[in-house]
Amino acid sequence: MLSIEKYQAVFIDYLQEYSVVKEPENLYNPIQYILSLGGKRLRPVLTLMAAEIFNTDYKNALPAALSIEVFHNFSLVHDDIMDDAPLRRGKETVHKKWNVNTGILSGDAMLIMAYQLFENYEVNTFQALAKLFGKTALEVCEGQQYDVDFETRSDVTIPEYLKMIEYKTAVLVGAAMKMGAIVAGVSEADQNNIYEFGKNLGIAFQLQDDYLDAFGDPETFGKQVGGDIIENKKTYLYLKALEFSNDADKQTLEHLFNGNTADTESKVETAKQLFKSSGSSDATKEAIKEYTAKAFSVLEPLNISEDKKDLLKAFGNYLMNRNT
Ligand code: GRG
Repeated sequence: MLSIEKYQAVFIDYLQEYSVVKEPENLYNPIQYILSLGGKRLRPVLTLMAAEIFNTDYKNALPAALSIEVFHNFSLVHDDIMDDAPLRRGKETVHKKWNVNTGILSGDAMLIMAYQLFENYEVNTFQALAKLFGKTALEVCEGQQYDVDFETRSDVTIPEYLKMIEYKTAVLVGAAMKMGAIVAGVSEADQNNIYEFGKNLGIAFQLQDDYLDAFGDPETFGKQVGGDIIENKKTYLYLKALEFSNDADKQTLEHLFNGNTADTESKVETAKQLFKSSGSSDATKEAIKEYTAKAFSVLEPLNISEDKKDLLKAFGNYLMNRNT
């Protein structure tokens, strides 16, 4: 088994071979730009790791890993348009560097390219990958719509929020792992266990993303810190703060997340203070640990060696302690 860094390096080499420098330039240059901006490459690493864990050469899983990364990057391009986000991975977003229409079309092309990558597999594997991909992509869409709907709702519950992040983020992490298992040709039970591992890790990962959005270091986070607060996103931090606050603080929070103030700096500061003083930031950290532990418990019935389980756990711990 390789280390996480080795899988990342092998994946980046493969990505570089997959050249998207073609004409028309205004379609393909933005794709090349977003794919080469970096990022943690965690989803493709998980695909490669899953293949190896199930005793298949990880190289067989490279096209599936790339498909997942291209899809992920497509969703970032469209998400940044929807949020009108200025920064992604510390650099200009595609629609700011080019324009919104370019972001839409280049994103659409990436979704198609993600499907095309399955053509590298024989018919049964192709079918299984395409089936999982279609289901997952639709769920990501549903998660995104819930997220949008929640911005204008004031009665979002924590179970609703958890379902939204499961769809928007976690199912893709689960699918990344299941694709590795599909390429390895293992039983459906093993495929489903590794999917559940990835899904729970994905929920922990999104909660950590929410936490970093408010409390991350602007130098390392790569996105606008406080972006979720500015956009009135009812994240776990916000919902837990409402649950734990007295009436006065609850009112302040609800008022803060209901409108569009011009003074975003003080909005972000007040919200962060209330997240801390209410105990919600600690509760979020606790929930991140709980979902990571839940992911680890899914590994128990898996018929793989302890050192392989340890590598997967090391990956979970790395995600939990990340600052980017
Ligand atoms: C599926 C047709 C179709 C549409 C997509 C736009 C959209 C609908 C969904 C948005 C999904 C989205 C962007 C979820 C956020 C997931 C997330 C936590 C992104 C950050 O991932 P990292 O930290 O990013 O892995 P890096 O930069 O490391 O790759």
